[in-house]
Amino acid sequence: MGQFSMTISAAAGSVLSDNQQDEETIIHWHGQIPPNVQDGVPKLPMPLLQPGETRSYDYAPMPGTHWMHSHVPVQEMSLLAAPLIVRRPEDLTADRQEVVMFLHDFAFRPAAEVLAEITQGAAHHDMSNMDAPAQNPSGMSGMDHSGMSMPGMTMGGMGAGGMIMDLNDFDFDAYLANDRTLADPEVIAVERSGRILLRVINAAAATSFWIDMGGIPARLVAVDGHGVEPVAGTRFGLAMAQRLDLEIDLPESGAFPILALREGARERTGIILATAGAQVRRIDDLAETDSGAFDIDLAQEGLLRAARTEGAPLLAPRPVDRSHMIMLGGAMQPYLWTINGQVWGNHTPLTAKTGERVHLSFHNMSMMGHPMHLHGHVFQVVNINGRNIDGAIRDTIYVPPMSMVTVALDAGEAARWMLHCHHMPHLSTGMMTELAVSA
Ligand SMILES: [Cu+2]
Repeated sequence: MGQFSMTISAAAGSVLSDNQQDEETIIHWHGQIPPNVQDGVPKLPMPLLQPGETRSYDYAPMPGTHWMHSHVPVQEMSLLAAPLIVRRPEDLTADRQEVVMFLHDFAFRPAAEVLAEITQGAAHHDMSNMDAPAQNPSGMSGMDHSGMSMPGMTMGGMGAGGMIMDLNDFDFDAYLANDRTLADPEVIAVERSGRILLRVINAAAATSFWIDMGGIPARLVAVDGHGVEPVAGTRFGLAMAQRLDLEIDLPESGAFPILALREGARERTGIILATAGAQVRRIDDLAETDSGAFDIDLAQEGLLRAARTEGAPLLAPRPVDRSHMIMLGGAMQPYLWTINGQVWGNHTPLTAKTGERVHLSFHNMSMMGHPMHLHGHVFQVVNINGRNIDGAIRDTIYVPPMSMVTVALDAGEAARWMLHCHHMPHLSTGMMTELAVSA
């Protein structure tokens, strides 16, 4: 930690990126739609920022809970990332307290070493357990599967058709919420009976989390910075790069832990909301039970409906001009993840023309889930496993094993826009292609 530093100054919609590291970097504004030249992908089209170089950005900001991170995988894994919150006018007047929860997975070793261990297959993976179900996706399993978990590898969750999926392919040293563990969590002072807007950002390299409200009822009001019709609940999940906005009405007084549970495992992290004088008790960073797989059956995604509020970036119904089928594939041994059977560099670009309505159908034929992120656009989830829905507006869609999700978008600026898995070890082995938009 503290290996990198970054200065971001935001004023009247302009941002300055100032590289104070001793190595090259570039910052991607995740969730924003800047002109392509400001998108922040190495050499697409701009070169990396040299040490000491300053570059300014002046795009119109997209409201909501977003984030910014290096688009160099080992740097993102080394925590070179930060929240990027753009408030709507109503956020400034709302009678509620905003709390940000920024999640990471963390290793003491250099990220390049971690990446090498994962991609060279040294992160132990025992295929002999593939035929034993670890637990059900609800997280309520009473099965003891202690004999099934391998160091560096968690087996968990039944996929469609009863197949076993792979959840976590590396055991990190720590899981962080606002850069801290539960040994010394951030304690945030809140009002008695106060209303909270909790902005959760999953900046982890390779971990999906469940957010556990500790029994306090919450309303999910936005995903990836875009409003959804409120969904009530006490536990919501998010994959790498996704965001959740949760509205919470606190009970009168007390200390209220908001925990982030590593999917399919016992590790957890979190923050504590506490009213004045409340006793804050220590919470162990290992839960008694396994948290279960995240959204393996897309039950959570299937509940989400785009909010029809003024100013929301809606996609009006219209005929589809172009459809692309996108096959997500790969395996642990050798550790290689592909889009349409290809890796970045040997990829065949997906094409579209500016203004066309485009459908992208992601078919995941592999045994790991993939959070797929498209640059320069927002999209709407319109079909889940063959069922049409008026789903959420997003920039990152989680596609679990043996599932199909279709998203709709209107092709934007004529440029090369990255489309990739946001699991950093997957991305680093080449799980990236591009949407090549022409005028
Ligand atoms: Cu992936």
